[in-house]
Amino acid sequence: MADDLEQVRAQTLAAINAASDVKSWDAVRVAVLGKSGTLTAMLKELGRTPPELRRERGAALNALRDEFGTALEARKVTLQAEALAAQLAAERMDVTLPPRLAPLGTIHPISRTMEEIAAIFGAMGFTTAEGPDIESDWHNFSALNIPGHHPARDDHDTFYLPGEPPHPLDNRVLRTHTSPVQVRTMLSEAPPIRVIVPGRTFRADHDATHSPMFHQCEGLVIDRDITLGHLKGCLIDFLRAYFGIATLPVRFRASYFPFTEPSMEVDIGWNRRTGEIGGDTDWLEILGSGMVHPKVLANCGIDPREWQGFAFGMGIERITMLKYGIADLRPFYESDLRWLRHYGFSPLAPAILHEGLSG
Ligand code: 2NL
Repeated sequence: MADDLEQVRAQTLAAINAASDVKSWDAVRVAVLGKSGTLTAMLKELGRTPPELRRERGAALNALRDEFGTALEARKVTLQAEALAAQLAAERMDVTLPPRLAPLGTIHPISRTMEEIAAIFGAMGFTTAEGPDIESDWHNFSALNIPGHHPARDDHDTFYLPGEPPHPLDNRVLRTHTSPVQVRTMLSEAPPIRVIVPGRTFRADHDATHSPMFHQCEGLVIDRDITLGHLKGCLIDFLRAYFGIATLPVRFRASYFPFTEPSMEVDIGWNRRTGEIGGDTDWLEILGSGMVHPKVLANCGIDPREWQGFAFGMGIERITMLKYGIADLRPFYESDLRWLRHYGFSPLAPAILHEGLSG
C-alpha cells in the first residue's frame, strides 16, 4: 500500500478507536466517509490518477473503505454496550432495601369514638345519617316541640347567623344538637327508622369544660309498638359494648326534655374517687333519652297513633374522655401533634365490632 494510504489508515483507525461516545464516533465517521470526508475525497480524486495506477489505487481505497466501515461498526457496538452498562449502573436500585415509610397520621379520638358508636349500633341494624351544620330554627327547635318562647331556647345559648332570614320565623342557626338531622330523616323516609347521627354541634359556651363547638351522637328508632323496654335494652347493650364491661351497672332516672315523653337520663356505675368506670359506689350521668314526643312525630309527618319511637343523645367528648382517661377538653381542638400521637388511633386498625369492643 502507498505510504499516504498507510498513514490515512493508521490515523483513521486510531481516531475510530479514540471515539469515546456515540457523538464523537459519528464525527469521526462523517470526517472519513461523509460527503467531504477524507476517504470520500480520495475516491473522487481517482479520476485524476494516471490510468496505469488507477486500478490498483481504486482497489486499495475500496479495501480501506470496507475496513473503516467494519471498524466503525465494531466501535459503535462497543460504545453502545458501554453506554448501556453505564446507564444500568447509574440507575441501579436495590430492590431488597426496606421501603421508606411515609409518615402515618392517627385517627382523632373524637373520630374513633364516632366509629365505635357506629360499629356498635351498626351491629344492631342502625345506619348513620349526617346533615348540615347550619340549620333553620324550625328544624333545630320548633319541630322538636321547643317553641319560640320556651326557656330551652335560652338554655341552648344558640349562635344565630347574621343576615335576613329566608322567612321571619325561620332564622338560620348553628345547630345546637344533631336532632335536626333526625327531623330531616323522618320527613324524607318512611318508618321503620333506625338511625344514629354523629356530628358537630354549637353552643355559645366557652370555659374549661365547654367548647363552643363540640360533638354529639343522637339516635332514633321509629317502628310499630316500640316501648321503653326497647329503649332500655338498646342503651344498656350499647353502654356495655362501648365501655367493654359486660356487667356495667346502668340506671334510668326520670327527667325532662321537650322532645321526649317520658324522658330519662341514663347513669352508669363508677367510682368517683378513683375514676374507675364500672364500680358500684357512685352514679355518673352519661346519656339523655326518652320516647319521642307525639307532637314531634306529628311535626315530622309521622302518625303517632301508628308509630312510636325512642331517641337518645350523648356528648362524644365526654364519653371519649371517660373511656380513655383524658382529663382536659381543650387539647381535642388544638391540633397538638404530640397529644394526637399519644391519644390518636392507628388508621390501620379501624373500629370494627367483633364480638364487642373492649377497652
Ligand atoms: C342529651 C339528651 C337527647 C334526644 C336527645 C331526640 C331527637 C328527636 C326526637 C326526640 Cl328528632 N328526641 N333526641 C332525645 C332525648 C335526649 O339528648 O343529653 N344529649 C347530649
